[in-house]
Amino acid sequence: MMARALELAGRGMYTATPNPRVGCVLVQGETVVGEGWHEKAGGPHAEVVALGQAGAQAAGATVYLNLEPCNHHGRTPPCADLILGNKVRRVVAAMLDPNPQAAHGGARLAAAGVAFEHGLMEAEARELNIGFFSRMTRGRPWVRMKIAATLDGRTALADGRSQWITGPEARQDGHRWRARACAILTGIGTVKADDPRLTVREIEISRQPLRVIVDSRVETPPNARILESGNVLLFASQKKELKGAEVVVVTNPGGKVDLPKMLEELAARGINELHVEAGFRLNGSLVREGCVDEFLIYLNPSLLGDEAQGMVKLSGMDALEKRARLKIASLDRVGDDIRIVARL
Ligand code: AOF
Ligand code: ZN
Repeated sequence: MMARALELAGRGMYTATPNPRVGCVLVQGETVVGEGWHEKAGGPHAEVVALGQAGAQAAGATVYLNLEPCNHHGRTPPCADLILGNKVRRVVAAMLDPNPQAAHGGARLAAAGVAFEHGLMEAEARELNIGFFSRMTRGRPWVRMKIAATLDGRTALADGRSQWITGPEARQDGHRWRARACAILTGIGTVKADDPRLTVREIEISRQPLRVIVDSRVETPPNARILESGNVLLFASQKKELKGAEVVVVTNPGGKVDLPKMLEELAARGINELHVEAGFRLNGSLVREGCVDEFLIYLNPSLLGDEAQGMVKLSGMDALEKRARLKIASLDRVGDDIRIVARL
């Protein structure tokens, strides 16, 4: 039943942002009497949909949920009240709600005599809402850096041109990862070299993630394609207007964009998962400043040689022990390419 709740929650993969992906299954004995999932912010919570479906059959039922029921008046009223009102007997949540404003629905239910348990499939539940969890507990998004490279780790020609290293299947897969992100980030170097749109095109979705540019001196050309569809945030270290983008100034002592501050700002704006598609320089700065959680690496079976650009510009590696160590989370073939998800 919890696996089913997680599957339902996954239907909100591309739309629930900034809210968590939540699914709910209502059961009488072995019979499912209601199911629901949360589609988008402002819409009904998963519990509301499932209880509505169950109607009178909710009385005495067990609720399976991947997130503790909310206990607050947000955009919608507290689900804990609704569960009590429907005389549900038992609630099983995969994880507690990390949102301090909405949490403690479980305790409230328990105090009112409903059996409340949590921790079932907790690891899976946390993975599904890894960005929401990160934003709530660390005040920053979960940052996933996408890199497409040759087998010898090269991502672009020496002059920065980099389009189409990997095959069409990897490109489409990359768009699926873009689509689940709340925002897609790149740097001024990539804007100048590739003029990317950074929209989701290879798959059908009902929203486009926010586009974010790190551009200290606001050098993005006014006719850059990334500006075409609006919804662009530009982080700079000096104030300057740019039509089609909101410019936010966060400056570090070196006069560059303060990257950790930028993450805080993005979290404050409800960004759970941040997808990075940038060049080796910005990639390097993000890694060096501790702003990356995960790498999504596509490797094409080809070689570009060592005059071409690498993945991540790091310096000061004068001892092997200093190398950044990762753990491989998954390894798959995508078309002719290899996809590696690895975590720092
Ligand atoms: C969801 N969907 O199915 C559940 C959530 O502003 P609101 O009223 O939509 O409340 C959002 C908060 O409610 C969210 O941050 C989370 O803590 C809690 N539970 N949220 O979006 C759901 N059950
Ligand atoms: Zn709720």
